[in-house]
Amino acid sequence: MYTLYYSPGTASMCVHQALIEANVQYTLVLVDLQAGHQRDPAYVRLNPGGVVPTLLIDDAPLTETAALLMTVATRHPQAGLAPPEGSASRAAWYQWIVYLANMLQPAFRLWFYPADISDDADMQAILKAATCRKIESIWARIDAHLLAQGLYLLGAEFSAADLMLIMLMSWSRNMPRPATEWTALHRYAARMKARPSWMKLYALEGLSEWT
Ligand SMILES: N[C@@H](CCC(=O)N[C@@H](CS)C(=O)NCC(=O)O)C(=O)O
Repeated sequence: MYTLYYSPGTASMCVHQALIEANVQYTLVLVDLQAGHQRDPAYVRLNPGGVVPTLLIDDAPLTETAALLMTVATRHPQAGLAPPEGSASRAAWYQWIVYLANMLQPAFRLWFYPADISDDADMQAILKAATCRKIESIWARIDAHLLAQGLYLLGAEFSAADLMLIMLMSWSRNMPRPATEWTALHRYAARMKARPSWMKLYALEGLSEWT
């Protein structure tokens, strides 16, 4: 039913983990980003942006990480990745996923791909410094939220929003101040990494653990 075009440790991670959490059958297709396979014409026909992830659902291609995450969560309610439609938690769930997708993921795109904006090395350095400050301010906001609200983004309730947050946190591991340097985020990372789906994801994608 599902085919996920992925690259280890990238934006496809949270969609992959959602498929594992949902305990559904899927096929993985590796897109070698180093070799530039995301720009192959056959792949660009599936994903016009030339990025991962792409998810085929019954052969129909869909793109955009947050949309794929919400789609998988909604299609498999038994997995407990999305609060009930119409509930206050569901509204908060949309809020957090859209916040992560609108505010944090694009900042990481600038951090990792400053050449998207400029080829000038000095400009890239300024851009990266500003992006780093932006990302750190987001960690501070989420850390304060977790300190006030509890275990997960929705409070006591785990959801797909957490799969997106832990993925984004993992991307900060080589930054000057990784997300895990904030107290609540540090405890949160330990909690999320203890999930069997995280361990399975890491084994399947051949990733090594970060601290
Ligand atoms: N808005 C897209 C962004 C995806 C994205 O930037 N993916 C990166 C990996 S994390 C990628 O494919 N990079 C390869 C490239 O840009 O050439 C989404 O959320 O799916």
